Amino acid sequence: MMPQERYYKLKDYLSAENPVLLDVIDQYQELDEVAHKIGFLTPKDTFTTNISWWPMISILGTFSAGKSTFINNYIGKAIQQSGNQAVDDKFTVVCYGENEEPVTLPGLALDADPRFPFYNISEEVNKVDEGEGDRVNMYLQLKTLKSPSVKGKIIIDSPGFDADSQRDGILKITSHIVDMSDLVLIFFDARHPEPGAMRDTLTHLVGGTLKHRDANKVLYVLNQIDTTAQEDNLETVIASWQRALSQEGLITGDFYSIYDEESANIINDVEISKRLKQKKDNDLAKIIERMDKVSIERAYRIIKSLDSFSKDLKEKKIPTLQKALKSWSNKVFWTDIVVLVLVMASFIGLNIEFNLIDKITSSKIMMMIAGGFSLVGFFLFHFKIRSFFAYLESKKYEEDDKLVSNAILHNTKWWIPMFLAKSNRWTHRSVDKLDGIMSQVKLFIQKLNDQFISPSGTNPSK
Ligand SMILES: Nc1nc2c(ncn2[C@@H]2O[C@H](COP(=O)(O)OP(=O)(O)OP(=O)(O)O)[C@@H](O)[C@H]2O)c(=O)[nH]1
Ligand SMILES: [Mg+2]
Repeated sequence: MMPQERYYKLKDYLSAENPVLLDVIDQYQELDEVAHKIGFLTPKDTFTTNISWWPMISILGTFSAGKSTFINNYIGKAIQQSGNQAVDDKFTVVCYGENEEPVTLPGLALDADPRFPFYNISEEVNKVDEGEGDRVNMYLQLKTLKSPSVKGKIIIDSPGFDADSQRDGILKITSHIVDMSDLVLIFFDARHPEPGAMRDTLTHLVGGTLKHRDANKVLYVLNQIDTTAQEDNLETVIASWQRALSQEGLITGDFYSIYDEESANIINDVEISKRLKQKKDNDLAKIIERMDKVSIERAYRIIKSLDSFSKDLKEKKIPTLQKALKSWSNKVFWTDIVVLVLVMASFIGLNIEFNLIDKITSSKIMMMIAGGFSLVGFFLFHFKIRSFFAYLESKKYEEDDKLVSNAILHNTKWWIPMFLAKSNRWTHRSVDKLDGIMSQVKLFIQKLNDQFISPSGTNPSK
């Protein structure tokens, strides 16, 4: 799908949701134009694919922690199976559909639909685990149903996390999900709060999410705390859970402790039961509030991403590209000079020799032919060396910054004269445009604030 079509579809979808976001799409379009011009993106790519436009909540965690049970409860329908063995072996994307009864579609439906944040995921998976991406149906499925609690958002249930048996494909999808989600709930099981049982989960999920710039979108949930009733040791269990988390470097974060009333063990002690229920009701209400609020948070996130993409282009990518182009043109220039000097020297040498042998005109013609060949040779060499150094330079950035690497190749195409290639002819206009986008961002945020901040002064975006 070309960017043009994507802007159109996004606008169509968002017009019903939040009109402020319609103007935001125009600014994304501007940003894309800058990136196309400089060559960071190819004309068929767009920054709008780098973020999730559909609010997305993902539930991750250890197996049998109660993830599916929790989702069934939130939706108000038992659409996911639950059980004491490892039940889920794939990711299930739950979203709104017109049918009363849940309909299950294969993962391919997600892979092929650009509206979903899994568009082309099979390609991504293939990159890390060859061949696995083609089996996308084994990893993903889509369930749609008519439930108000999933209207305007996507909820993802995931297989129990067990790093030992995880394939690279699953790890890739997991980190993709964490990246794209507006809210991530990581479930733990109060029956095994000790570090050992959760080490892998902790390292992969917690360690990974920590690095994420939106660390505050992650909620840590200790589930099944009804199981602490027997020994009445809720505090101890929570403490050892948090100790395990802090061993992974997680000191701050939102920690909640809950259980599912229907699945819970019967608690005979009325006092304990009351205390646990109170804790659960309190924490669950906060979790639900965050879940209900994702569309508002998402609007802010989309705008913030626009800002950080622009800032990154202006402050990092453009200067890096300029440096790279300069270094490229220096290398080409000096190589040219050296070769030119060598050619000249051999010419002078030849000339002297010819002069010594005889002084007739045929040698002059020979010299002219030789000169012609050398000139052509030199130009061929020049173009070869241009593309060779461009390749080397772009290779340097391929790992860390694919966009810069793209732009180096784009700006060093053979028909672009050297002095133009390194003169950064696009810089001023582009930087102006980026500045324009960033000042628009401030306006958008104000507009959103006006929309959401109620007169009583509570700001739901916090
Ligand atoms: N005691 C108790 N049991 C629970 C609670 N929540 C879920 N369960 C039970 O725990 C088992 C696992 O629940 P699931 O919802 O299937 O867990 P899951 O995290 O989806 O598991 P996988 O999909 O296999 O990773 C089921 O038998 C549930 O009935 C709870 O709060 N307390
Ligand atoms: Mg499950």
